[in-house]
Amino acid sequence: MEKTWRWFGKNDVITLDMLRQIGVEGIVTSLHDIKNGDSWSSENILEIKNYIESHGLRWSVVESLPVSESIKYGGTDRDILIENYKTSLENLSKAGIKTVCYNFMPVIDWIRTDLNYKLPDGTITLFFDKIRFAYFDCFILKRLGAEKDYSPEEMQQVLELDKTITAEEKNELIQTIIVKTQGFVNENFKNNANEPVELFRKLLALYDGIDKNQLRANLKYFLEQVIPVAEKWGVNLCIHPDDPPFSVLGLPRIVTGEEDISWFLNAVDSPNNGLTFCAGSLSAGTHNNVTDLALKFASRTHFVHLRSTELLDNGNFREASHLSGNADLVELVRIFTKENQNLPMRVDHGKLMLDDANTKHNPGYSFYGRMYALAQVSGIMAAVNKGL
Ligand code: DNO
Repeated sequence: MEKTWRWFGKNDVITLDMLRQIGVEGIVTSLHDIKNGDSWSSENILEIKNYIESHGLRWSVVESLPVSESIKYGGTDRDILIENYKTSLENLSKAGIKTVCYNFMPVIDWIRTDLNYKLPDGTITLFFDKIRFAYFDCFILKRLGAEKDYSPEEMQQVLELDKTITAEEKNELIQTIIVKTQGFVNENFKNNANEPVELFRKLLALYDGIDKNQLRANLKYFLEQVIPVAEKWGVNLCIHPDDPPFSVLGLPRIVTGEEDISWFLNAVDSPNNGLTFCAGSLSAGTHNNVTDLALKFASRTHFVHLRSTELLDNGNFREASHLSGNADLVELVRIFTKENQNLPMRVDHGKLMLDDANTKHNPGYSFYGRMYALAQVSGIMAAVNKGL
């Protein structure tokens, strides 16, 4: 597998020179300054590509070429936005960049309730607490009918939490769910939305009446138009699974496990319509056996995110070490290496450790934590390659 690393562009404090020192071969990045929905020009693509190459690395994967909200809910301007998407694919291919990751999650890209969960050894990891999330849904967002999505026992705990939660904690929950986790990957919440809860409500309203079937129909509509272009230009599109892989906030989610993945692969049955195998996202679903999924979908996987989660009681989960948890990364590396020696993979969501707390980074994208994970995964790769 090709060792890649998610780099956030020229302003990233983790520089390309640093990455060369730790064995990174390929870069995963996006044109972070282009407005969502606009097409990517050859000029803008080449500027970043040449910059990466001048540091002795290659631009292996685009993560993400974002799919505008309007394409997801089926707005009136979706055809224009899809045309722009096609132009970006063509221009990326002409520049030699052939793997493009995207997601089809409505409104919110990925969800955690705590970015600073302390482990006994002093390192810090990301955490999803179902009761805190339900609190956000029912008491902060005040979504109509939200209580119906939680069991009476869970609602009881939410009510208990309401008695003790401080204003500061509430604000931190809002910042974490809406601003900190989204700001760097999700155009909806870029530039630290001023009134995040109001904005969130408006975005949710766009999906009124859109159920799983309708969202699937909208994905199919998108794929039917972009996959022929991807085929023509030799680009592999790879959808990212929903994180976490279940419905939230009354929104449908359509890339959660085996049935969903089979569905979208068959919806437009082309090798260019593929999957980003995010072991971390998939492993957060109790319904998923991650190794089985890898065996089943390896041939349509174009990009791999290696991380694992630990499922706790009551629907909570936290990011595990890259050598433990619900995703067996040793097996995954074995399966994907057999399938394709050059498949790009990146380690995902490192812990905060050592000097990480003192440097600026996006949540989940620390330097030492990810470097440590990359060292672990590099060891796995070496052992697997020797054994094959
Ligand atoms: C979070 C990431 C996601 C992912 C996008 C892909 O850390 O895994 O933001 O990059 O969903 O489109």
